Amino acid sequence: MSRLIAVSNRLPLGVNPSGGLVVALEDALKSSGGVWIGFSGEPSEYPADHLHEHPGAAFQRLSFDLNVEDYEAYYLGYSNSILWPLCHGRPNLMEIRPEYLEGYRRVSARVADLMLPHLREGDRIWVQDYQLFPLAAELRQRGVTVPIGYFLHIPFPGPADCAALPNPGELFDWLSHYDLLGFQAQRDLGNFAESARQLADLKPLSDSRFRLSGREVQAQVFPIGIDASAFIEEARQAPDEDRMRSLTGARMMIGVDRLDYSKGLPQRFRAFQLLLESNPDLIEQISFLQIAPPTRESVAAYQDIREETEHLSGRVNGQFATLNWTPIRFIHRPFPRNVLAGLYRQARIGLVTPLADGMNLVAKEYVAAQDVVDPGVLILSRFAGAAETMTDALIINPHDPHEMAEAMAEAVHMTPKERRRRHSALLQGVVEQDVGWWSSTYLAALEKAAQRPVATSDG
Ligand code: ADQ
Repeated sequence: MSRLIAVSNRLPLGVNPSGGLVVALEDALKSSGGVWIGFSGEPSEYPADHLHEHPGAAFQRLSFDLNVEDYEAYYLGYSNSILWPLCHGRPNLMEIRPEYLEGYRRVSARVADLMLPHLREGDRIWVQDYQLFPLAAELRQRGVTVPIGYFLHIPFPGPADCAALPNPGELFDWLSHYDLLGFQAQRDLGNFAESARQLADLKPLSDSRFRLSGREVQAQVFPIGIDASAFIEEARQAPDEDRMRSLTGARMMIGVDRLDYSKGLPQRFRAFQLLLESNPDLIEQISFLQIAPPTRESVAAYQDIREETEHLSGRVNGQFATLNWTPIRFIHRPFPRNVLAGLYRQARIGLVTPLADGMNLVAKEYVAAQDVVDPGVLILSRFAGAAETMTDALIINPHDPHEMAEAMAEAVHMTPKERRRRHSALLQGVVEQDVGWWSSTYLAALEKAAQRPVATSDG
C-alpha cells in the first residue's frame, strides 16, 4: 500500500484527548505508514521544523513553527479573518489586507519546501482544510506528481460570496491542482461548481468530474463522521450518572460549541427566552447548559460574539432566574471527552443551531451518547452540513427564534416512542458513516481519481 502524507493546519502532539479527525488520520497513517505534517501550534521567535521520530512507530510527525508575522498574516489574517467569515456567509466580517494574502501564500510555499525531502515516489498526499488551499499548486510547481487530495471541512461559498474575495480567480486555480476535492455536503459541491462556473472557467464533464483551469479535477461529497463506537462506549461509562443528574437537573438542554459567530448562540439564547416567555410552566423545570470555550480571541469579531452572548445570557437569567434555579449556565471552558459524553447523555435536548457549519460533529456526538431506551431529541439547524443526512432530527431555521422555541417545546413534550424512533434512525447513520468510513471512502476515491489519464491544457 502506498504511504499516506497527511497535512493539516495543526499537528496534534502529545497525548491530549483526541477528536474524531485525529483518530481517523492516525488510523489511516498507522495502516499505510507515512508522515503527518502540520503547524506546531504557537508562534515562535525562532521558527524551525521538527521531525518527531519514535522507534517502532508506524508513521512520523513533522511539525513546523511560524514566526509572529506569518502567524498573524496566514492564520489570524487570511485564514480566519477572510476565508472563515466568507465561507460562513459573513463577508461583512472580512478584513481584507494585502499582507494577509502574501503571508498565506508564503506559508503554503514554505510547507511545500519542507515536505519535499520527505516525499517518495508512490506516496499519496491528503491536505486538510482552508488554511492550505495553495499547497497542491506549490507542490506541482516543485515537480511533485503523486496524487494529491484535498478535503474542505467548512462550507464552500456560493458565487455572490466568492466574488467578495480579493482573489477569487486564484482560489479556483489553487483548487484545480488537486486530483480530488472532498466536500462535507451536496450544498458545498453545488456551490463550488456554480461559483467556479461563474468566476472561473469550470466546465462539468459529469456530476463529479470537472475541467478547471486546463486541468481535470474530481469533486465529491464525503460527510465526515465521529469515532462512533468509542463515543458510545465513553457515554455508557460516563462518570457518576447520578451525581451528574443532580448537578444538571431533571430536564436539561445542552449546547457545545467553540465560541464562534457561525454557531448561532445569540439566536439560541433568544429562542430559549421565547420558550420561557410562552411556556411559564417550564420555569424551574428546564435548564440550558451552554459550553463554549473561546477561540481566536485576538480576532475582533470573536471578542464581539463573546460580549454579545454574555450580555444575552445575563439578560435571560436576570429576567427568569429564581432563588433556586438559573435558566442558562454559560461555561467558557473545554471539558474532557468523557465528561462531555456524560453531559450529552443527561440532556433531554441537544441544541445544534449554527447559522452555517461544514458538518457539525456535536450533532453526531449527541446522538451517539444517548441511552437507546430513553434517548433525547436533537434540534438541528438546516444550515449545518449534518442536516443533509440527519433528517430525523427536528430541523429548524436558526434565524427564526419562534420556530426554534416551538421545536424546543415539541422536544420537551415528545413521547418516548417518537424519541426512540427518531433516535434509532439517527444512530444508524452515525454508526454507519463514522470517521473510519469517511477516511477510507475518501482515500479509495483519491486512488481512483488519480488513476485517470492526466489531461493536457488543450485536450
Ligand atoms: P468545528 O467548527 O470545531 O469543526 P464541530 O464539528 O462541532 O465544529 O467540532 C467541534 C469538536 O470540538 C467536537 O468534537 C466537540 O466535542 C469538541 N468541543 C467543542 N466544545 C468543547 C468543549 N467545551 N470541551 C471539549 N470539546 C469540545 C470544523 C467545522 C465543522 C466540521 C468539523 C470536522 O467547522 O463543521 O464538522 O470541522 O470536519
